[in-house]
Amino acid sequence: MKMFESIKEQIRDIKKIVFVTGAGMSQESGVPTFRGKDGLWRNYDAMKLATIDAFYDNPKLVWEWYNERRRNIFAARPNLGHKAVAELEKYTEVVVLTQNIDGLHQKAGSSEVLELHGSIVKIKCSVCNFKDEIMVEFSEIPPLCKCGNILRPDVVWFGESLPQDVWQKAMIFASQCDLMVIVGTSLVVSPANTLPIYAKQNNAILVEVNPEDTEMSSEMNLVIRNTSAVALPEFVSMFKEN
Ligand code: BV8
Ligand code: ZN
Repeated sequence: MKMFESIKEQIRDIKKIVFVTGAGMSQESGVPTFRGKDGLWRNYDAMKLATIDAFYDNPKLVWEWYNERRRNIFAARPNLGHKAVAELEKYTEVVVLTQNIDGLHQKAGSSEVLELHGSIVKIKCSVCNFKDEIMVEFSEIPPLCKCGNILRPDVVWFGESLPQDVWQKAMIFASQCDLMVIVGTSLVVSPANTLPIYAKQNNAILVEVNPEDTEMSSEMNLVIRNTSAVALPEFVSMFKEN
């Protein structure tokens, strides 16, 4: 049980754990991240495609991208990392604040998951307040709303604010946790990348699980340079022993 040895003593009196997760959490489930070659789709920069401008410029292209991601995500299974986070609920209070739109935390059984950037199964009208959840691929793209306007994925695009109710709750959970585990995120995108600061202000222990350095590695109390599916089961086994 080497990886987390240094915080073994402290975890005894841990009551509230918050996980902040990103694309790396689902990488071992076959869902591409936004970094490097993964971050390109048909040579389009994912960060450029996930914008309202790209959608209005070429809604068919953006829908083809989301349809392909829907196909990939619906075929994906939660990995040992997702399962470990879900299992931890047996031992302590766990909240997941995820930037991922793939729903794999919920599929693994996590009961308290806040989707900061929306969900790939949710859609909404670009004009009226129609919203729905669709588990099938669209034959007709861009799909039209009954009001005649085009439907869009109900995700947060760059330049768009996060759903305020979700963000408010996320800030509260972050500022009340005893331990925050930051898994599989480069912490490049704001405001999600400010959540560790709220936890630090509450003197929470900050742990980073990531094979690579991130924007905030120097702020961490413990850095685990390994993958989520390898490190998180070991993290949870520490609670089993206690
Ligand atoms: C907003 C949903 C108010 C859609 C997403 C200039 C400077 C600073 C900020 C800005 C700026 N200009 C604009 C901004 C704000 C902008 C921003 O942060 N831009 C960045 C690029 C600089 N933020 C916004 O626009 C946000 N809204 O601020 O509203 C506002 C409004 C108007 C104007 C200003 C402000 C909205 C952000 C949300 C955008 N939507 N997704 C979709 O998914 O299609 S963001 C999307 O990209 C993801 O959700 C995620 O958040 C991000 C990707 O980051 P990660 O998840 O961390 O993934 P990444 O690939 O980067 O890294 C993977 C990591 O995993 C790596 O570290 C890797 O080492 C590690 N890893 C890999 N394998 C594993 C692993 N770790 C563990 N195990 C493994 N196996
Ligand atoms: Zn409509």
